[in-house]
Amino acid sequence: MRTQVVIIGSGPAGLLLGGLLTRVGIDNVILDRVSKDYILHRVRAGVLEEGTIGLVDKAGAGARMHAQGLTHEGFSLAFNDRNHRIDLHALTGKSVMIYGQTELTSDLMAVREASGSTTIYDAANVSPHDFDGSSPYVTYEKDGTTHRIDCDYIAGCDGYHGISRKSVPEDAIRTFEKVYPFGWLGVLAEVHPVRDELIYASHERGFALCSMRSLTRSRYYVQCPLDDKIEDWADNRFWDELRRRLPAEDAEALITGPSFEKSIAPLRSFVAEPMRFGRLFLVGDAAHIVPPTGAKGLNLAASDVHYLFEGLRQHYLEKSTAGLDAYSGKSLARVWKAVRFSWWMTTMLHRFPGTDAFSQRVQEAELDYLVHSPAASASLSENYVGLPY
Ligand code: RFL
Ligand code: PHB
Repeated sequence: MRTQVVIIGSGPAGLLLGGLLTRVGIDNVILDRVSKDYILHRVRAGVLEEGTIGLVDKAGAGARMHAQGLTHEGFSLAFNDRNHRIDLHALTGKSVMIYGQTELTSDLMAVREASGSTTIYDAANVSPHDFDGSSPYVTYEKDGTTHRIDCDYIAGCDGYHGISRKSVPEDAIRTFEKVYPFGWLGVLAEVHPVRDELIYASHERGFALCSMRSLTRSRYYVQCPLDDKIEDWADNRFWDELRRRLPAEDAEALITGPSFEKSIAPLRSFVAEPMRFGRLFLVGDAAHIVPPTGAKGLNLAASDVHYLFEGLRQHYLEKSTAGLDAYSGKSLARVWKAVRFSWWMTTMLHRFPGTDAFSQRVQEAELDYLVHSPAASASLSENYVGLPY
């Protein structure tokens, strides 16, 4: 088989890139090692920046997102038993949209199926080859046979654990990593969200986040030790812990119910440089990971897609390689700002085991400054709604 671009990974990055390329007539094939059903059951992100929304529209997959997504013009920072509203819209003129990654993925998959572009799920041992030369190709195994796809370019959209980054020679790549000494225990429940907007709560027992997927489905998180097991967290224990970390007015209003998804995610910051190796491009989580505190992971995957799509479009439609040559530099400049923001939000809102009294007071002063200084609130807001592409 031959195509113009092989995309490894059918997460939001791969599907969005594939959708944009298909719309302008650039032939592409997506390969994923797992099934479509498996991908659609991974519960992950929930907050979309306006830039991400624009790209989903451009890929022709925005109709349901606009009909069902919830526009949020602010969120609450809670500490010392009080809520402090950050008015994103007043401070930036922008808002964010609450729309689950699973829904977005499902919409992008539906558009792709209707377009007739090829996606191969359950592809084992996917491997990129010869991307440092002019004739790259990708091999994979399916139904006991090895297949080969020749192409012009390979987009590695295969997430943090994918094969693309691992295929790059060690001396050609530099990585930067920070692992945080806690995780997030997340729960999905079919209950009305405690507030109309998200609450990011800093509490002496640890961070908590009240998010949502719709007006009837809540997504809640509490900071937990890394070695905690899901089995340790019966629903009742989770709800009690969440209540303790919220201001009294929210704790009283919290509606609880049986959880239908519960998972613990470790928190990490990670960046690989550069993001291009000859004809292989790393995109999204394959190149960088941020802790979820700033809601940036999926949105960063989308901004990488924007830069790579523009580069490929210019190459095929305008015969210019300028966009592809600029891809790594432009993406990384935006990535590092989101890495900085996510690290800062994480550091400011979580309890670090063994922290000293001085650091604790500085954290408290920072929160107080943040909600009372319009300049500081504006800086937080412009990062939260997403820096321009
Ligand atoms: P994905 O979604 O990991 O998709 C990668 C795809 O590649 C496939 N794959 C392979 N295919 C073939 N061969 C291989 N060897 C392969 N290895 C892997 C995988 O099966 C998969 O289908 O990466 P992508 O597309 O870059 O998207 C990134 C986002 O998924 C991620 O950044 C966000 O979910 C992060 N995130 C959040 N981001 C936000 O912008 N806003 C949020 O509110 C937000 N909340 C979150 C989050 C992530 C979380 N977890 C669990 C990590 C909340 C949580 C709890
Ligand atoms: C979510 O709804 O899953 C979510 C929202 C905001 C975050 C992280 C996760 O910062």
